[in-house]
Amino acid sequence: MEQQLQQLKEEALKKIQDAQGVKELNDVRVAYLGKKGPITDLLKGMGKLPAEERPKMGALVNVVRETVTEALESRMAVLEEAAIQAQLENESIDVTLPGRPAPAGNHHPLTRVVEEIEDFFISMGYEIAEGPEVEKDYYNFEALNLPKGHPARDMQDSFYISEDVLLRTHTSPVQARTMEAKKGEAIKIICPGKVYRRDNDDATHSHQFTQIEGLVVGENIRMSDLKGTLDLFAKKMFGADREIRLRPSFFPFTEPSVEMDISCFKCGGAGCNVCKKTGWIEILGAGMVHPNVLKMAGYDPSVVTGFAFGMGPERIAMLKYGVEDIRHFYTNDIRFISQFNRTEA
Ligand code: FA5
Repeated sequence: MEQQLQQLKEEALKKIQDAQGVKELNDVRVAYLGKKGPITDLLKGMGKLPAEERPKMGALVNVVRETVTEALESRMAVLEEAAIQAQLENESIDVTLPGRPAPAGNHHPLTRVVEEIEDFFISMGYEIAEGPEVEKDYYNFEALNLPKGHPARDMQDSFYISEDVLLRTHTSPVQARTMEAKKGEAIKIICPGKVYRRDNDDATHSHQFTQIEGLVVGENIRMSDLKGTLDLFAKKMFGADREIRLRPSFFPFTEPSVEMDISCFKCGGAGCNVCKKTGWIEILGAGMVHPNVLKMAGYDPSVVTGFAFGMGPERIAMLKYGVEDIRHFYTNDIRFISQFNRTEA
Protein backbone atom coordinates (compact mmCIF):
# COMPACT_ATOMS: atom_id res chain seq x y z
CA MET A 1 0.00 0.00 0.00
CA GLU A 2 2.89 2.28 0.74
CA GLN A 3 4.21 1.70 -2.74
CA GLN A 4 0.80 2.32 -4.22
CA LEU A 5 0.66 5.64 -2.34
CA GLN A 6 4.08 6.65 -3.57
CA GLN A 7 3.11 5.90 -7.14
CA LEU A 8 -0.10 7.86 -6.76
CA LYS A 9 1.79 10.85 -5.42
CA GLU A 10 4.28 10.89 -8.26
CA GLU A 11 1.59 10.46 -10.85
CA ALA A 12 -0.41 13.34 -9.35
CA LEU A 13 2.63 15.63 -9.07
CA LYS A 14 3.52 14.99 -12.71
CA LYS A 15 0.01 15.77 -13.90
CA ILE A 16 0.01 18.94 -11.81
CA GLN A 17 3.26 20.03 -13.37
CA ASP A 18 2.02 19.21 -16.86
CA ALA A 19 -1.28 21.06 -16.50
CA GLN A 20 -1.23 24.05 -18.87
CA GLY A 21 -4.38 25.82 -17.78
CA VAL A 22 -6.54 26.58 -14.78
CA LYS A 23 -9.31 24.31 -15.98
CA GLU A 24 -6.99 21.42 -16.67
CA LEU A 25 -5.47 21.80 -13.20
CA ASN A 26 -8.92 21.81 -11.63
CA ASP A 27 -9.65 18.53 -13.38
CA VAL A 28 -6.49 17.07 -11.84
CA ARG A 29 -7.56 18.27 -8.38
CA VAL A 30 -10.98 16.67 -8.72
CA ALA A 31 -9.45 13.47 -10.10
CA TYR A 32 -7.01 13.00 -7.19
CA LEU A 33 -8.52 14.77 -4.20
CA GLY A 34 -12.23 14.66 -5.08
CA LYS A 35 -14.79 12.50 -3.27
CA LYS A 36 -14.40 9.77 -5.83
CA GLY A 37 -10.62 10.12 -6.12
CA PRO A 38 -8.02 7.47 -5.19
CA ILE A 39 -6.78 9.26 -2.04
CA THR A 40 -10.31 9.42 -0.61
CA ASP A 41 -10.71 5.77 -1.56
CA LEU A 42 -7.52 4.91 0.34
CA LEU A 43 -8.72 6.76 3.42
CA LYS A 44 -12.05 4.95 3.22
CA GLY A 45 -10.24 1.60 2.91
CA MET A 46 -8.32 2.31 6.12
CA GLY A 47 -10.87 0.31 8.16
CA LYS A 48 -9.86 -2.89 6.48
CA LEU A 49 -6.25 -2.60 7.67
CA PRO A 50 -5.02 -4.25 10.81
CA ALA A 51 -5.44 -1.84 13.75
CA GLU A 52 -1.68 -1.42 14.38
CA GLU A 53 -1.00 -0.31 10.83
CA ARG A 54 -3.74 2.25 10.71
CA PRO A 55 -1.96 5.22 12.41
CA LYS A 56 1.12 4.86 10.23
CA MET A 57 -0.85 4.47 7.03
CA GLY A 58 -3.21 7.27 7.99
CA ALA A 59 -0.28 9.61 8.52
CA LEU A 60 1.22 8.58 5.18
CA VAL A 61 -2.01 9.21 3.28
CA ASN A 62 -2.30 12.62 4.93
CA VAL A 63 1.27 13.52 3.93
CA VAL A 64 0.55 12.53 0.33
CA ARG A 65 -2.67 14.52 0.37
CA GLU A 66 -0.93 17.60 1.76
CA THR A 67 1.93 17.33 -0.75
CA VAL A 68 -0.52 17.05 -3.63
CA THR A 69 -2.63 19.94 -2.26
CA GLU A 70 0.41 22.21 -1.90
CA ALA A 71 1.64 21.35 -5.38
CA LEU A 72 -1.82 22.08 -6.71
CA GLU A 73 -1.95 25.45 -4.97
CA SER A 74 1.43 26.63 -6.13
CA ARG A 75 0.81 25.47 -9.70
CA MET A 76 -2.58 27.18 -9.60
CA ALA A 77 -0.95 30.47 -8.54
CA VAL A 78 1.47 30.22 -11.48
CA LEU A 79 -1.28 29.41 -13.97
CA GLU A 80 -3.58 32.13 -12.70
CA GLU A 81 -0.83 34.70 -12.96
CA ALA A 82 -0.09 33.53 -16.50
CA ALA A 83 -3.79 33.77 -17.38
CA ILE A 84 -3.94 37.39 -16.11
CA GLN A 85 -0.81 38.28 -18.07
CA ALA A 86 -2.24 36.76 -21.22
CA GLN A 87 -5.49 38.66 -20.75
CA LEU A 88 -3.64 41.93 -20.18
CA GLU A 89 -1.65 41.42 -23.35
CA ASN A 90 -4.76 40.56 -25.32
CA GLU A 91 -6.68 43.56 -24.10
CA SER A 92 -3.90 46.09 -24.24
CA ILE A 93 -4.63 49.20 -26.31
CA ASP A 94 -2.47 49.91 -29.29
CA VAL A 95 -2.02 53.64 -28.90
CA THR A 96 -0.33 53.84 -32.27
CA LEU A 97 -3.55 52.92 -34.14
CA PRO A 98 -5.05 55.90 -35.95
CA GLY A 99 -8.30 57.07 -34.28
CA ARG A 100 -11.68 56.58 -35.91
CA PRO A 101 -12.92 59.95 -37.17
CA ALA A 102 -16.02 61.22 -35.34
CA PRO A 103 -18.08 63.04 -37.95
CA ALA A 104 -18.89 66.51 -36.61
CA GLY A 105 -22.32 67.99 -37.18
CA ASN A 106 -22.86 71.49 -38.39
CA HIS A 107 -25.49 74.17 -38.35
CA HIS A 108 -28.10 74.03 -41.08
CA PRO A 109 -27.34 76.64 -43.77
CA LEU A 110 -30.63 78.35 -43.03
CA THR A 111 -29.86 78.55 -39.31
CA ARG A 112 -26.51 80.07 -40.18
CA VAL A 113 -28.03 82.75 -42.37
CA VAL A 114 -30.65 83.57 -39.73
CA GLU A 115 -27.91 83.79 -37.06
CA GLU A 116 -25.79 85.98 -39.29
CA ILE A 117 -28.71 88.36 -39.82
CA GLU A 118 -29.50 88.31 -36.08
CA ASP A 119 -25.87 89.07 -35.21
CA PHE A 120 -25.88 92.08 -37.50
CA PHE A 121 -29.04 93.55 -35.98
CA ILE A 122 -28.00 92.75 -32.41
CA SER A 123 -24.79 94.67 -33.09
CA MET A 124 -27.01 97.62 -34.07
CA GLY A 125 -28.84 97.48 -30.73
CA TYR A 126 -31.89 95.44 -31.75
CA GLU A 127 -33.56 92.91 -29.48
CA ILE A 128 -34.98 89.57 -30.60
CA ALA A 129 -38.74 89.18 -30.24
CA GLU A 130 -40.89 86.12 -30.80
CA GLY A 131 -44.52 85.46 -31.51
CA PRO A 132 -46.83 82.47 -31.95
CA GLU A 133 -46.98 80.56 -35.22
CA VAL A 134 -50.65 79.77 -34.62
CA GLU A 135 -51.95 83.31 -34.73
CA LYS A 136 -55.17 85.24 -34.40
CA ASP A 137 -56.63 86.73 -37.55
CA TYR A 138 -56.61 90.01 -35.64
CA TYR A 139 -52.80 90.21 -35.30
CA ASN A 140 -52.00 88.60 -38.65
CA PHE A 141 -54.29 90.92 -40.62
CA GLU A 142 -56.61 93.33 -38.83
CA ALA A 143 -54.10 95.04 -36.55
CA LEU A 144 -51.93 95.47 -39.64
CA ASN A 145 -54.54 97.51 -41.43
CA LEU A 146 -55.92 94.53 -43.32
CA PRO A 147 -59.57 94.36 -42.25
CA LYS A 148 -61.72 91.36 -43.17
CA GLY A 149 -62.46 91.36 -46.87
CA HIS A 150 -59.41 93.50 -47.73
CA PRO A 151 -58.22 92.44 -51.21
CA ALA A 152 -54.55 92.36 -50.13
CA ARG A 153 -55.37 89.37 -47.90
CA ASP A 154 -55.55 87.27 -51.06
CA MET A 155 -51.80 87.70 -51.56
CA GLN A 156 -51.17 85.75 -48.37
CA ASP A 157 -53.64 82.88 -48.37
CA SER A 158 -53.31 80.91 -45.17
CA PHE A 159 -54.02 77.63 -43.44
CA TYR A 160 -56.96 78.31 -41.13
CA ILE A 161 -57.45 76.56 -37.80
CA SER A 162 -60.81 78.26 -37.30
CA GLU A 163 -62.36 81.39 -38.74
CA ASP A 164 -60.34 83.58 -36.38
CA VAL A 165 -57.20 81.49 -35.90
CA LEU A 166 -54.65 80.65 -38.59
CA LEU A 167 -51.02 79.76 -39.20
CA ARG A 168 -49.35 83.17 -39.50
CA THR A 169 -48.58 84.15 -43.07
CA HIS A 170 -45.74 86.51 -42.14
CA THR A 171 -43.84 87.65 -39.04
CA SER A 172 -45.54 91.07 -39.15
CA PRO A 173 -48.10 90.14 -36.44
CA VAL A 174 -45.16 90.34 -34.00
CA GLN A 175 -45.06 94.07 -34.85
CA ALA A 176 -48.62 94.49 -33.62
CA ARG A 177 -48.07 92.29 -30.57
CA THR A 178 -44.86 94.07 -29.56
CA MET A 179 -46.39 97.53 -29.91
CA GLU A 180 -49.40 96.46 -27.90
CA ALA A 181 -47.15 95.08 -25.14
CA LYS A 182 -44.75 98.05 -25.05
CA LYS A 183 -47.63 100.48 -24.50
CA GLY A 184 -46.15 103.57 -26.14
CA GLU A 185 -42.44 102.90 -25.40
CA ALA A 186 -39.76 103.07 -28.09
CA ILE A 187 -39.11 99.75 -29.88
CA LYS A 188 -36.16 98.25 -31.76
CA ILE A 189 -36.68 94.57 -32.50
CA ILE A 190 -36.21 91.87 -35.06
CA CYS A 191 -38.33 88.76 -35.10
CA PRO A 192 -37.16 85.59 -36.86
CA GLY A 193 -39.61 82.73 -37.22
CA LYS A 194 -41.55 80.26 -39.31
CA VAL A 195 -44.47 81.36 -41.43
CA TYR A 196 -46.98 79.48 -43.58
CA ARG A 197 -48.81 80.21 -46.81
CA ARG A 198 -51.00 78.29 -49.15
CA ASP A 199 -48.41 78.73 -51.90
CA ASN A 200 -47.66 75.86 -54.25
CA ASP A 201 -44.17 74.51 -53.64
CA ASP A 202 -41.74 75.17 -56.46
CA ALA A 203 -38.09 76.19 -56.85
CA THR A 204 -38.62 79.55 -55.13
CA HIS A 205 -41.78 79.01 -53.05
CA SER A 206 -42.55 76.86 -50.06
CA HIS A 207 -45.77 76.49 -48.04
CA GLN A 208 -43.62 76.85 -44.90
CA PHE A 209 -40.66 79.19 -44.85
CA THR A 210 -38.78 81.60 -42.62
CA GLN A 211 -39.07 85.34 -42.28
CA ILE A 212 -37.25 87.97 -40.29
CA GLU A 213 -39.22 91.04 -39.35
CA GLY A 214 -37.71 94.29 -38.20
CA LEU A 215 -39.49 97.09 -36.36
CA VAL A 216 -38.23 100.40 -35.01
CA VAL A 217 -40.65 102.83 -33.36
CA GLY A 218 -39.87 106.07 -31.61
CA GLU A 219 -39.68 109.81 -32.02
CA ASN A 220 -38.05 111.14 -35.19
CA ILE A 221 -37.69 107.78 -36.91
CA ARG A 222 -37.43 108.65 -40.59
CA MET A 223 -37.30 106.98 -43.97
CA SER A 224 -33.60 107.86 -44.14
CA ASP A 225 -33.02 105.76 -40.99
CA LEU A 226 -34.65 102.82 -42.75
CA LYS A 227 -32.54 103.37 -45.84
CA GLY A 228 -29.29 103.68 -43.88
CA THR A 229 -30.06 100.52 -41.89
CA LEU A 230 -30.88 98.49 -44.99
CA ASP A 231 -27.81 99.80 -46.79
CA LEU A 232 -25.54 98.64 -43.97
CA PHE A 233 -27.35 95.31 -43.85
CA ALA A 234 -26.88 94.73 -47.59
CA LYS A 235 -23.17 95.50 -47.33
CA LYS A 236 -22.75 93.16 -44.36
CA MET A 237 -24.58 90.26 -45.99
CA PHE A 238 -23.47 90.61 -49.60
CA GLY A 239 -20.23 92.59 -49.65
CA ALA A 240 -18.99 96.12 -48.93
CA ASP A 241 -19.43 97.34 -52.50
CA ARG A 242 -23.16 96.52 -52.68
CA GLU A 243 -25.59 99.32 -53.43
CA ILE A 244 -29.26 99.32 -52.60
CA ARG A 245 -32.26 100.61 -54.50
CA LEU A 246 -35.68 101.30 -53.02
CA ARG A 247 -38.66 100.88 -55.35
CA PRO A 248 -42.19 102.01 -54.48
CA SER A 249 -44.39 99.12 -53.43
CA PHE A 250 -47.53 98.44 -51.45
CA PHE A 251 -48.12 96.87 -48.05
CA PRO A 252 -51.28 97.84 -46.15
CA PHE A 253 -49.30 98.20 -42.90
CA THR A 254 -46.63 100.60 -44.21
CA GLU A 255 -46.89 103.95 -45.94
CA PRO A 256 -44.89 104.64 -47.97
CA SER A 257 -43.92 101.06 -48.82
CA VAL A 258 -40.84 99.93 -50.71
CA GLU A 259 -39.12 96.87 -52.10
CA MET A 260 -35.40 96.87 -51.59
CA ASP A 261 -33.07 95.57 -54.30
CA ILE A 262 -29.33 95.14 -54.03
CA SER A 263 -26.88 95.56 -56.88
CA CYS A 264 -26.06 92.10 -58.21
CA PHE A 265 -23.11 90.62 -56.32
CA LYS A 266 -22.31 88.26 -59.16
CA CYS A 267 -22.08 90.59 -62.14
CA GLY A 268 -21.78 93.89 -60.26
CA GLY A 269 -24.73 95.32 -62.20
CA ALA A 270 -23.85 94.31 -65.77
CA GLY A 271 -26.62 91.69 -65.92
CA CYS A 272 -26.36 87.93 -65.44
CA ASN A 273 -28.43 84.84 -64.64
CA VAL A 274 -28.59 85.63 -60.89
CA CYS A 275 -30.11 89.10 -61.40
CA LYS A 276 -32.07 88.01 -64.47
CA LYS A 277 -30.09 90.50 -66.55
CA THR A 278 -31.41 93.51 -64.60
CA GLY A 279 -28.34 94.18 -62.46
CA TRP A 280 -30.54 94.21 -59.34
CA ILE A 281 -31.81 91.52 -56.95
CA GLU A 282 -34.97 91.91 -54.87
CA ILE A 283 -34.29 91.23 -51.20
CA LEU A 284 -37.08 92.47 -48.94
CA GLY A 285 -40.19 94.55 -48.36
CA ALA A 286 -40.20 97.55 -46.03
CA GLY A 287 -41.76 100.90 -45.27
CA MET A 288 -42.79 103.45 -42.68
CA VAL A 289 -45.27 102.00 -40.18
CA HIS A 290 -48.79 103.04 -41.26
CA PRO A 291 -50.40 105.57 -38.87
CA ASN A 292 -53.44 103.29 -38.54
CA VAL A 293 -51.20 100.45 -37.29
CA LEU A 294 -49.60 102.74 -34.72
CA LYS A 295 -53.00 103.97 -33.60
CA MET A 296 -54.48 100.47 -33.24
CA ALA A 297 -51.54 99.50 -31.00
CA GLY A 298 -52.02 102.57 -28.79
CA TYR A 299 -49.30 104.86 -30.20
CA ASP A 300 -49.92 108.45 -31.22
CA PRO A 301 -48.76 108.80 -34.86
CA SER A 302 -48.43 112.55 -34.44
CA VAL A 303 -45.71 111.95 -31.82
CA VAL A 304 -43.97 108.73 -32.88
CA THR A 305 -43.11 107.21 -36.21
CA GLY A 306 -41.51 103.92 -37.16
CA PHE A 307 -40.12 101.75 -39.91
CA ALA A 308 -40.52 98.06 -40.55
CA PHE A 309 -39.07 95.50 -42.91
CA GLY A 310 -39.57 91.84 -43.64
CA MET A 311 -37.32 89.42 -45.49
CA GLY A 312 -37.12 85.75 -46.39
CA PRO A 313 -33.82 84.17 -45.20
CA GLU A 314 -34.30 81.22 -47.59
CA ARG A 315 -34.16 83.55 -50.56
CA ILE A 316 -31.15 85.32 -49.05
CA ALA A 317 -29.39 82.00 -48.44
CA MET A 318 -30.18 80.91 -52.00
CA LEU A 319 -28.57 84.05 -53.37
CA LYS A 320 -25.60 83.94 -51.02
CA TYR A 321 -24.77 80.29 -51.66
CA GLY A 322 -26.09 79.87 -55.20
CA VAL A 323 -28.80 77.37 -54.20
CA GLU A 324 -31.12 76.90 -57.16
CA ASP A 325 -34.08 75.24 -55.40
CA ILE A 326 -35.61 76.29 -52.05
CA ARG A 327 -36.71 72.69 -51.37
CA HIS A 328 -33.08 71.68 -50.75
CA PHE A 329 -33.36 73.43 -47.38
CA TYR A 330 -36.13 71.14 -46.17
CA THR A 331 -35.25 67.67 -47.45
CA ASN A 332 -32.34 67.07 -45.08
CA ASP A 333 -30.17 65.55 -47.78
CA ILE A 334 -26.79 65.25 -46.09
CA ARG A 335 -25.02 65.70 -49.45
CA PHE A 336 -26.52 69.18 -49.61
CA ILE A 337 -26.26 70.35 -46.02
CA SER A 338 -22.75 68.98 -45.43
CA GLN A 339 -21.44 71.42 -48.06
CA PHE A 340 -21.93 74.30 -45.67
CA ASN A 341 -19.00 74.45 -43.32
CA ARG A 342 -19.23 76.98 -40.52
CA THR A 343 -15.59 78.03 -40.85
CA GLU A 344 -16.22 79.13 -44.42
CA ALA A 345 -18.79 81.73 -43.39
C1 FA5 B 1 -44.39 90.29 -46.30
O1 FA5 B 1 -44.62 89.16 -45.89
C2 FA5 B 1 -44.39 91.48 -45.44
N1 FA5 B 1 -44.90 91.13 -44.14
C3 FA5 B 1 -42.99 92.06 -45.35
C4 FA5 B 1 -42.96 93.42 -44.72
C5 FA5 B 1 -42.70 93.54 -43.39
C6 FA5 B 1 -43.19 94.59 -45.49
C7 FA5 B 1 -42.69 94.80 -42.78
C8 FA5 B 1 -43.18 95.81 -44.93
C9 FA5 B 1 -42.91 95.94 -43.59
P1 FA5 B 1 -43.89 89.43 -48.72
O2 FA5 B 1 -45.18 88.74 -48.92
O3 FA5 B 1 -43.29 90.11 -49.89
O4 FA5 B 1 -43.96 90.50 -47.55
O5 FA5 B 1 -42.84 88.37 -48.15
C10 FA5 B 1 -41.58 88.79 -47.66
C11 FA5 B 1 -40.48 87.83 -48.12
O6 FA5 B 1 -40.84 86.49 -47.78
C12 FA5 B 1 -40.31 87.79 -49.63
O7 FA5 B 1 -39.44 88.81 -50.04
C13 FA5 B 1 -39.71 86.44 -49.84
O8 FA5 B 1 -38.31 86.48 -49.59
C14 FA5 B 1 -40.32 85.60 -48.76
N2 FA5 B 1 -41.40 84.75 -49.26
C15 FA5 B 1 -42.67 85.07 -49.55
N3 FA5 B 1 -43.37 84.01 -49.93
C16 FA5 B 1 -42.53 82.94 -49.89
C17 FA5 B 1 -42.65 81.54 -50.14
N4 FA5 B 1 -43.79 80.98 -50.50
N5 FA5 B 1 -41.57 80.75 -49.98
C18 FA5 B 1 -40.41 81.31 -49.60
N6 FA5 B 1 -40.21 82.61 -49.32
C19 FA5 B 1 -41.27 83.42 -49.47
